[in-house]
Amino acid sequence: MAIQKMTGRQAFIKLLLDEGVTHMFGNPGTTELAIMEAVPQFPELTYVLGLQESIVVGMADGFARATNKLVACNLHCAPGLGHAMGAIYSAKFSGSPLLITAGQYEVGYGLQEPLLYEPLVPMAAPLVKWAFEVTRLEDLPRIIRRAAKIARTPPMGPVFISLPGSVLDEEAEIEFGFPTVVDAAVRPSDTALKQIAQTLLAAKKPVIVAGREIANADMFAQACELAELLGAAVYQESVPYNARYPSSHPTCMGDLTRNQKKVRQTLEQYDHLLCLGADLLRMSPMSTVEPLPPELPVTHITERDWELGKNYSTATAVRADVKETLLALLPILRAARTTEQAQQAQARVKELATRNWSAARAKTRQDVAASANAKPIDQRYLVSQLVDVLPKDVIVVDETLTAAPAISAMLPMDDPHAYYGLASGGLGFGMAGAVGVSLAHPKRQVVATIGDGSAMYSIQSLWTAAHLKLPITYVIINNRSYRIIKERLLAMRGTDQFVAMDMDNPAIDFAGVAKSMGMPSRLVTDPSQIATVLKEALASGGPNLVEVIVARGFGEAT
Ligand SMILES: Cc1ncc(C[n+]2csc(CCOP(=O)(O)OP(=O)(O)O)c2C)c(N)n1
Ligand SMILES: [Mg+2]
Repeated sequence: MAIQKMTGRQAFIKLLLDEGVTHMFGNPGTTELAIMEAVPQFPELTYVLGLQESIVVGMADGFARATNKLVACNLHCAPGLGHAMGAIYSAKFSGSPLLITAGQYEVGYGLQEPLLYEPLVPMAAPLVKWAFEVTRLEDLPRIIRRAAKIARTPPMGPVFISLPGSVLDEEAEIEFGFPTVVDAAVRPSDTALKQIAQTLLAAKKPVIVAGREIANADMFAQACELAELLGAAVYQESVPYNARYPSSHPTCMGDLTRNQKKVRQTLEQYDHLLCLGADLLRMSPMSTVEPLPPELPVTHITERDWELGKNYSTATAVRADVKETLLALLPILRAARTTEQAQQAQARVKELATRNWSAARAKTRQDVAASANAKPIDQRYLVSQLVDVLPKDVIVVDETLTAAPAISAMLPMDDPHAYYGLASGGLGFGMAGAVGVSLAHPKRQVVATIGDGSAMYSIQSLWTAAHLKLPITYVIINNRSYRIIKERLLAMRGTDQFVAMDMDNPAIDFAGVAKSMGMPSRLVTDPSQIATVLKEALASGGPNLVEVIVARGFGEAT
């Protein structure tokens, strides 16, 4: 694109398209009218309406997490950006390349403090990689190009641009330029690779913490080969960003968890930790126990240099691309491994078979079968029934709290897109994220498992899923409470005086809420109906919701 005469609003969309954006998630208001005037002139751009700004960003985040591609979202000015902050926090946490914009009043008019005015850049700045307001049309290409480059250069993350109406309505000769794509696919130096290979091969009991970067780089097969070559046990990193490592592989030991004591006990069994494309032991509530055993040496390889040596002294800290590292490291390991090392590695892998994820899963399933007839339904039994009826290619988006351990124990996550979880801890991603994930993978069915409490943070997402007729089955795991908060009150404060943790007076009729937004729904209270209803829901191939009433714990069975 050379120099062209154009309005700011047209140039804005043209630049997005030129940067590879295919979808704009948005919620329009008066300050976005200029953009909404231009949208119909660009049918190549799919505009997806979200009914509140946190849903807009949540959908965009889901799309970005499922594609690793730049995606646009356009919010309403200050109050809209305010609504979206929790979702932007989640997108920052997930490293999602979102180009977030919001309409702003005409340059200068804000001085008069009209309704809806507030400077936007200082609001967005703490949660994004870069925030800027356009004040001259001729700067627009430079700003959009820079924003796009920053968002998609690893470590990726959201950026924010404030778009004043006067800039969008101006017309000028615009020099468009072209996208800059930074090649960040760097591999460690030859010296570093040699040293890493020697260190790893010298370990007698190596352990790998496998992270999201492995899934993002589509490197499951290579990561499995690495684990086999080393005879290493592999744990999925403590934050459920995505699938991280194929659960059914014999070396997969499942989730590391965020329980400091448990993590430490787990890691104490090993003599070298390779943290690959992962956060080094990101935890949640505070504990006096350090999760990393003090004597355990660490090799950490990640594209996110901020994470290196952040909390723990790290013997070998390498900022590199996981894909390039694996592709360079594997041949070195193959060549350098002695026959004795190969035999020992093989023996270690064999030994894992009795206690790996697959073995633990078989045992969990046996235990859970005992509660097949429990009423109210045991949520672990619901999960076991659900995993049995899931189609092979399904993508699960999960935002359950107390049911999440059952999901990670029983749901095989064998391809890099099999699963997206609650990454930041901020509720509200799941309902909206499922829409974005579905748009990113239109040929795959999406099942969104969501707690009743979590569902209410972004319930409006149902409307967009229904409107777009997306093949999403929402499974609302309804215990009519914030069960996790109760469990924590009891465990951490020693009291069961539960205030403001129940949603039973009145109870929320999720099946009814879905119907009110045009989405077919079913309510399940009987365990014997679960499989049939879920099968029918999935067979419909369209948007639908299954509400399952499950036990609340605390006297009402598990
Ligand atoms: C945005 C946001 N608000 C509040 C919380 C605090 N919080 C964490 S879990 C939870 C309850 C979740 O309830 P539900 O989804 O029903 O799952 P359950 O605990 O019942 O399994 C709450 C309120 C949070 N993490 N994020
Ligand atoms: Mg609940």
